[in-house]
Amino acid sequence: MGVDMQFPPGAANRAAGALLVFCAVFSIAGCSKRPGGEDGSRIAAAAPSAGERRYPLSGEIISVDANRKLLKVRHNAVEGLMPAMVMEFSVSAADASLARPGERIRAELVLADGESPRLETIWPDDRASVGAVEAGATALREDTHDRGPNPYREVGEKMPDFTLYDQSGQVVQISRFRGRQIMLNFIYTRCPDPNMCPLSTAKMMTTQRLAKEAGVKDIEFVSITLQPKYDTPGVLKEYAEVRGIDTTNFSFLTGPEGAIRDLLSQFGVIAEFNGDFVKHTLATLLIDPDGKIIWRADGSDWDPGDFVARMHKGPAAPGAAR
Ligand SMILES: [Cu+2]
Repeated sequence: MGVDMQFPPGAANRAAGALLVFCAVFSIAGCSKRPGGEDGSRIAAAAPSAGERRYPLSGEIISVDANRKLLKVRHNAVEGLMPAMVMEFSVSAADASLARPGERIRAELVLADGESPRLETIWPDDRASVGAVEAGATALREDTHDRGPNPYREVGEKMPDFTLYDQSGQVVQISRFRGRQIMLNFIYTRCPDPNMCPLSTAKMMTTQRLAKEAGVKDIEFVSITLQPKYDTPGVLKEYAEVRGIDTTNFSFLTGPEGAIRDLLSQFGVIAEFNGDFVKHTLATLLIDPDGKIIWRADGSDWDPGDFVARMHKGPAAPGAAR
């Protein structure tokens, strides 16, 4: 294909056809302009600096100081570093705003010389949430496996069921949106190519606005991360806030990497995970209130108005979901 990458087994998708192949070449070339840290303050800031040490940490939030962006956490022993204790940690503004006393979390403890200890990559760790998301991932794995070597779902087929976290750390089972239309794509917050994920998000926002203006009811916009390793609920929340996104019907979802990979293969998105970067194709889908995929656009050259034109409009009569 003129691109030196290997697709994960099962992801090379015959059904997506020539258009996807074209987009793959085009898009991957676009996304492979790797900044290598010299460009983009977000990326540079997020790259591990020399002398930084990272440790997995789990514990319970005791109190939250949102103004000072501090969490007091009763944490378990950190192997090779310290015993269990109550301690304060710096976190991002978004993570501080999501944190609730009594909540269990797992995170990465980051220690750097001359800095106060901070927590990054914060995930919910309460048994109910973790159990629901893991059960969803297991069911999705089985479903993907059952679909055979090519799990891709064509337009006209139902979307798969899945369970992920949204940007508030709430568990979202997508079948909860049954009866509503869904417009869905995949992005990741660190995407360095303005013509890829940043453009996709801008177009989703435009579509959201146009749909509202057109009087479209019962529409949910959903962006699933391509990079759950970094895109925690807090990171996605910040991504939405920075862009001023109206999250009343626009969710950013993340979860176990296995579930994300299964969704990528079922939705026909090719992604190669390469350190901090993901080389990927783009797909934007419209799903009807019954969960059926009714339209898809590959690549980034799609028109928000085309999607709005395909959305069901007018009042959805009770029980009239098709
Ligand atoms: Cu991207």
